[in-house]
Amino acid sequence: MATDLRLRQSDEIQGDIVAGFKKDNVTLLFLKFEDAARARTWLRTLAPQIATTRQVADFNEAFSEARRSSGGDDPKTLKATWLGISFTYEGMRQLSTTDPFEKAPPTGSGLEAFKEGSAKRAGALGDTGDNSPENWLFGNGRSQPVHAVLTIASDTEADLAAAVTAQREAAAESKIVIIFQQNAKTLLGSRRGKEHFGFKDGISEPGIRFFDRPSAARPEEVDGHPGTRIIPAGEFVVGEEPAPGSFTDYPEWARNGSFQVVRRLSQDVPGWWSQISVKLKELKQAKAVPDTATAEWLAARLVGRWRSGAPVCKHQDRDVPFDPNASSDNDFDYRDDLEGLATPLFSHLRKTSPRAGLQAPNPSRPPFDAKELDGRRIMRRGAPYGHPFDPASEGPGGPDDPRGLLFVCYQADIARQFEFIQADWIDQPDFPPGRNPQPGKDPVITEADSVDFESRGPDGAIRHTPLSFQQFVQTQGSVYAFAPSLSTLKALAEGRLTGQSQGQQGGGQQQPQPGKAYPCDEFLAVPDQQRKGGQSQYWAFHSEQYRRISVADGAAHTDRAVEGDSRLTTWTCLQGVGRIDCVLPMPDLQNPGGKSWYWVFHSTGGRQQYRAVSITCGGGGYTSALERPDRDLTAWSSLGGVGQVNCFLPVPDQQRVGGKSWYWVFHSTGGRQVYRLISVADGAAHTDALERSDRELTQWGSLGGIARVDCFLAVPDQQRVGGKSEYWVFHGEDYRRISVSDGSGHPDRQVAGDRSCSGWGSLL
Ligand code: N7H
Repeated sequence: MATDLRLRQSDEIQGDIVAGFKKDNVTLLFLKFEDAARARTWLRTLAPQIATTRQVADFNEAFSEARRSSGGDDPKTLKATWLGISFTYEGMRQLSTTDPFEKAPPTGSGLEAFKEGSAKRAGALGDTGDNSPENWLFGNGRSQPVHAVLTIASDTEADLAAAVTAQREAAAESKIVIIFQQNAKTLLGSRRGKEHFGFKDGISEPGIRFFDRPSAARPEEVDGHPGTRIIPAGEFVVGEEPAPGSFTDYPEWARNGSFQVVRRLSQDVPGWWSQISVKLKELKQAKAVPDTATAEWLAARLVGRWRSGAPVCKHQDRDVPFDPNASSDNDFDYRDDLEGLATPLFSHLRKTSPRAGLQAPNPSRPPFDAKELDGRRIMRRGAPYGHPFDPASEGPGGPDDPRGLLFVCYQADIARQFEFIQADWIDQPDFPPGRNPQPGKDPVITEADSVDFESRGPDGAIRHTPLSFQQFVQTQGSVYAFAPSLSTLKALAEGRLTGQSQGQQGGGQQQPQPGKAYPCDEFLAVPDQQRKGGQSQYWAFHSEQYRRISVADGAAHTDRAVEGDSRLTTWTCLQGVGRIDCVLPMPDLQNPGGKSWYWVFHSTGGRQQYRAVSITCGGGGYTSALERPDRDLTAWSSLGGVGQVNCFLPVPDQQRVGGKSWYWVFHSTGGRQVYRLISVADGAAHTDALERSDRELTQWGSLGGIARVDCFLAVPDQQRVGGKSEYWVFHGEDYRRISVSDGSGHPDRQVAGDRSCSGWGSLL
């Protein structure tokens, strides 16, 4: 059965949430709006630059592929700079000029946490004393409120620096104050992928349903990552299906967005390691550890993994060399170690994600299933900041040089996810519950004054050695924000929380209707229903469904739905297709004897392929057939290097001229959309050729501000009229109208600017 990976193609969900920017160089700008109207203007320009899940997922896939084929080296030519944006409650209120909550959010909910903000919640989260908001560098909610957090992430330092300068300038022009800039950077050399204490980080991330490919052998886990459970997408993306028991009563503006927690957590590296040596001595004196135990041995037990990332539960005596070609080991669940003798119950790993190692209240019952904790997972996207510790340095790298973790995580519910992990697990000595003595708090990141170190004595009985740990991680700033969908971003830029402004007109010039438009992946002209009685019919494909619509000739181009939604699989020729990317009619095989042929491009299973199909008209109905099964894009010599074809636009005056038809091919490769020119010859072989290589979308004046075209629909009665052809260009939830002239250069221009697709009554 084909796997539905539809979230990979989302142009609504921001790119860092489920796909992950995964860049070595990151800057967060904490912004304050001085003038809300100008901030909205700034947001209008920023919105098309925000990276979407589709762009980031495509890039990450191309990057991994290139790395695999080069034997593990990072490809130097594939690079990108991504932007992400999130807003605090106050930031959303300023932009939308209204309270984002019509009524007070439910007590105890994540929405309430978002509204109150980090500083108000400090007491419950251990942000007291040195960690308290009055010492924070940002987010303390007093003189300098944070309204937005702009994430800029890049493969190279130079690209990041250029992007940060550009964003700082754009902010300044709109009277937006940068109240704090936080840089973060992957550590280099042998420290790559590690945080400052020296441990590999970012290994145990949850898999996401409809985004990560499930393993054939263990369908609840991610393919190629044994032990990585696939979690319902609604735990990270509002509006997707959540885990049982999770909160679901979100306002409409939150759909396809995610709540973000950003924390600057400083780390005193020499302090933490010298404490480990002291504690090791205490344990040796108490004969609670083997004589051979080292500081590395004890530190690994506090974390739950060795420096390399190797889990202590599998490698109890020593670290194992890191194999760069193997995916890091996440295939364990503590079910065989309920007592915590191998991986201590207080270890950071078990405190933050107990997996299946939680004993049920009645010990005769089996332990909790890991699935029951799906609603407590977070998507971590942090990175280290500051230079790595170098005992020989008095400057950068020295003990007083600031360093730590820029902790960032995404979730649907800040209260049930981040706050619960921090307050009810990390900071709770009685977690895992019901133990005597209690396991104690997390000694890696908190002050843990009563940790119970368990060991087996010579008689085989469990011995308990109490240990106390000082805190060497300090909260220096914290913000709760919301990373909206691309539609909500556009609405905020217009001073609204959702929906469309009044007075817009659709393809058929009719009044907008309430409801959400049906964003189209592709339109396919119904072969025998073109300009018949002044009407043209189209199949409009969206996700796993399609419907039939008609568009009338004439200035109004009135549109209406002819038939409601059906599933793609009702077409014989589309069996196994999860979603159609685009369809190219075979130029010389349109309607001979009532049969028309097409190439159908689809990305079912994450990789784009194409198949040949036919549609035969007769008896008032249509019969489809699969003419040739799926093949890889590599069979097209004109599509070399293309990751995914998004749409074709036939060059209007170059169809079947001298036995050849020409097309502009819009494709996303390396995370952004570009276009090239190809030709396809008539004849059985349909020989194709690359006529001109890739160019940037900016070459099309009529497509200004569009990051990605989803599909084109030729305006039926405006084809080659007076030497011009008109098209509706669908992109995200909007569409515009453009014209392309015949002749050399094919000059293009915008006929009508962006309008919401909800103006198309037939697509509602
Ligand atoms: Fe943690 N560290 O160096 O010890 N973390 N963490 N974390 N953390 C993890 O398995 C660290 C912090 C989680 O699913 C690893 O990916 C440091 C906070 C979760 O098995 C290491 C700081 C919170 C996991 C660290 C810090 C979490 C996790 C192992 C602060 C949440 C996955 C790498 C300076 C409130 C657990 C890995 C699982 C793993 C470290 C903070 C949560 C090495 C230094 C504040 C959920």
